[in-house]
Amino acid sequence: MTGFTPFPAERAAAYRAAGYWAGRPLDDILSAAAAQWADHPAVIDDRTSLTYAELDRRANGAAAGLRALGVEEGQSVLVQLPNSCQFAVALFGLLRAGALPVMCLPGHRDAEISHFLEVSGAVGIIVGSDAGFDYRGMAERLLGRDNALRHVIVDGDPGPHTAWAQLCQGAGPPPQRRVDTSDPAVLLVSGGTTGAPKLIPRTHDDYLYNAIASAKLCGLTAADVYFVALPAGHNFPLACPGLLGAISVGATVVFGRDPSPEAAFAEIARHGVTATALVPALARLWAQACEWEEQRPTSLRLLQVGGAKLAADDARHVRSVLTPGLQQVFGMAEGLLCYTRIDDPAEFLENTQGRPLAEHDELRIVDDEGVAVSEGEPGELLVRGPYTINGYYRAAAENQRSFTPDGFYRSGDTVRRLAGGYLEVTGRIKDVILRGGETVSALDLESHLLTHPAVSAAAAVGLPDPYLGEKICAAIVFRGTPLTLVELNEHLDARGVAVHCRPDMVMPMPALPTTAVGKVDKRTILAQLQP
Ligand code: OOB
Repeated sequence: MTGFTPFPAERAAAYRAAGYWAGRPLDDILSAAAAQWADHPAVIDDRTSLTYAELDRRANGAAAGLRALGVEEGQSVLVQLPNSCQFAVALFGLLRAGALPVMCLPGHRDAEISHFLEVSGAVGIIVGSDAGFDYRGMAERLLGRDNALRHVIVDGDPGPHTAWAQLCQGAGPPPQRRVDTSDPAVLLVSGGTTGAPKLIPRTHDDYLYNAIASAKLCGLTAADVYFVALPAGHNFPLACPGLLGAISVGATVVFGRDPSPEAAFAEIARHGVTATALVPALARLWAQACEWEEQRPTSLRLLQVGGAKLAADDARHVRSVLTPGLQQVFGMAEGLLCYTRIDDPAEFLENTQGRPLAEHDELRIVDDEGVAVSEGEPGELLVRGPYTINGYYRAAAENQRSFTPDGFYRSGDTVRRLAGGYLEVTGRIKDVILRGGETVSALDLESHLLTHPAVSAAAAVGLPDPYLGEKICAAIVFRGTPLTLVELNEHLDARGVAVHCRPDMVMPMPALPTTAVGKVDKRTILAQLQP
């Protein structure tokens, strides 16, 4: 497959021998679950509920329908569906048709989607309908442009295009296909907040391991009810353990359309949800909402938080008001997953971002010159292992930059290794402010700002300055009346924050802009500050 960097033969053989790779196609997760838990509810949304047998049958119908439409084995198809049962049907249907699903998020717009079409060469796009945005209209704009897009498939009013419901009427056994499990099963999109998102090829072998091992680590069983709060196409709710991990153990997956505490708490109570995954901003909001929402999520036993750094104070608050079963997750669509373990002491649950999932995850922490730092010092995290990619899809130039010659992925994250192999994320290499010759970690400053009770959310960015090179701007969402710069800096002073690390200006904002999965989007903040 051109543009795909496979695992080198020697490491692949080692992962197979060590039992990481099962040599099974990814959709076997569903076939096996349907055989074992046929009548157990598999997926639920606000309109539908499907048992495992029904989901399995619908996926076969969708696969047959996709083939009948003309989607061939090996061709890519973009999936941009809201959190719904149809998301699961589409994913498994595409896998069974032998097509390569590209997991877009509902927040992606023309710029990202046209880029994904161009790089993947996708022949189709499956979109939903939503009161808030015209997905079909966007797909129509992209038809006939410089890409291979031919099929617009709509779950909702199809207009002149293909109706998803109709396409799913396909009957009979799943189409014939040849699966090499060391080939990509899905293309994820990178969560980077710099540059155009990249496509991340995850193989059947590595992604199946990712989901199954994560489910095992989290102790998921058929008795669990997993709530998809984040956009389902993101790696975290998709496979860490997420939808795929839940299906692998016969659990029930509830798709949430709205992650606000009000809506989510009601869904959690209605379905007896036991596990979910959130980004820190949402976890913070859910914890705060316990003060005013009558219905608390009392059935939750596992609350995973990741995607950005969870402040220690927030971790404590989450554990005391939402569930003691907080799990910090430091993950990336490129592969590596670090988890705190369920029975870790509070100190680890609150202050670290976990340790790697697999024994064969190889981590290096290095300085600017690529030399290993001393134990406990911060440095850039490089990683390779049984479920970390060896290259982005069709991105030769980017791959030169992002991978070392011996196959380590340069994560761009800075971390410190603590006792027991646990990691503390200390920032991003590029997320620093270069102020008057000093390097200021934005993450570090933000964590200090967040300790002020009047600060609800904070993002530190560097603005060009003729004297300092860059000056520090703190974009802050305040609870109530905004603080002045002097008041904020008194607080930082009391905490012992160095003078050169304190903001030069404060910018109150009603809300911080976020990426498609809900992380703070600093590019947009900078654009707003420098129109
Ligand atoms: C997850 O995946 P992506 O691909 O959207 O973003 C990965 C990046 C990491 O390189 C890191 O910069 C940041 O997001 N990140 C964290 C973090 N978890 C992710 N930074 C600090 N603390 C954490 N706990 O975001 C993702 C994928 C799978 C599971 C969880 C998150």
